[in-house]
Amino acid sequence: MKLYFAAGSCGLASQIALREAGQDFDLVEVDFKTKRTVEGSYFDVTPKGFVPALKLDNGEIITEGAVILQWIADTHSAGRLLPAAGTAERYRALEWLNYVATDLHKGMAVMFSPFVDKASKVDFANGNLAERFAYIDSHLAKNEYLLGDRFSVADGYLYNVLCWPPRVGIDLSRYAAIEQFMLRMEQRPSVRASREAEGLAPR
Ligand SMILES: N[C@@H](CCC(=O)N[C@@H](CS)C(=O)NCC(=O)O)C(=O)O
Repeated sequence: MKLYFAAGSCGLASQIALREAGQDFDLVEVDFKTKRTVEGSYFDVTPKGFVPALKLDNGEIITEGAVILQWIADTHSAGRLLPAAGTAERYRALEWLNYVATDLHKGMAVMFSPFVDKASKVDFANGNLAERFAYIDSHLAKNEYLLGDRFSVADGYLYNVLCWPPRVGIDLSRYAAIEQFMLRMEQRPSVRASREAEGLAPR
């Protein structure tokens, strides 16, 4: 199995999930500028050109981070990394995965966009993202993890995306529960090993 990634981007969550599941995998780095890997053109892996992508041993390729996370949890964790399909808890988990993927991940993507000017980014961060951080912070003030007291792949995704705000000048230190969550996540061997494998400096 191969995970295609680019250091510091949204493939970290997939890597955390693979490690939590105890699944062996190889990492293949994608150069965003050239869209190439050591294997050749990344567009041959996925025409979308986005990371993450997971290549299974049978050659099948899965894209879309939130979908990769569900595949890993469903095929490799026996209900440990996501609640069982069909249960009410599963839909809670899917709500979070979708929220992180859409409102948070793609919200944060605005802050990295070369097509948005600096003043608009500041307005967007204050007028839009701040509300999302506050919502997550209020939830984490009452819950150790997104699903309460149990870790799930959604936490790895949340951790992944919440590593980005300081890179674009957003200070999260006023969100005490988010800070605690980030520190808690960084106690997990899966998170430490994934950061190390991507060559990420301490946050
Ligand atoms: N819909 C995709 C989006 C993934 C995505 O936004 N990936 C970014 C990195 S976080 C990317 O590959 N960007 C390529 C580029 O900027 O050239 C998913 O949820 O997995």
